[in-house]
Amino acid sequence: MHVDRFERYWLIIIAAVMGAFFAALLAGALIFGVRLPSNPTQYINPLAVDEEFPEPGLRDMGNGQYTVYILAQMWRFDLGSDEKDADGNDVIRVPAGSQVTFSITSRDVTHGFIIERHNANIEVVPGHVGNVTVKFETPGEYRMLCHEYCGQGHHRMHATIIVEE
Ligand SMILES: [Cu+2]
Repeated sequence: MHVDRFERYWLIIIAAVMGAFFAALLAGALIFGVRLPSNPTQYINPLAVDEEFPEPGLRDMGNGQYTVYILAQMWRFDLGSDEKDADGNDVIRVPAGSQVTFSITSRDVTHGFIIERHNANIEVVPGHVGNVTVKFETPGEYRMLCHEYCGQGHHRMHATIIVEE
């Protein structure tokens, strides 16, 4: 079978790129221990979130460990916090070095949850409770954002975690 010279070059390039991607995938999984950050193992009745999900808020579990229960809804993250930013969104504070477990569910539609500059990314699906644990080493202000289009207020949907010295 005749294969044009340039056709052959492109086949080789494509095979090399696919091989490189596959090698990167294997190296990430086997050498660097990359895992999916969220693991939604808990289920909840989406019509009875107020009864079945803990009161939103930050809990100090001792030993530098915290748990925060978050209720996502159009178009805010309810962290049960009294402190608000300029837009009226919830703000929480933890000391640097804290290990924080985020437990989140949705009251209405599918939302997203990421924390900027940290390895946390959850698809917030009604009926599921997503959990992710993040260690905050560097003091600063980090936004938690919705990354799943959830309606006309989606672009404003965020909250903030402030990591203090
Ligand atoms: Cu959204």
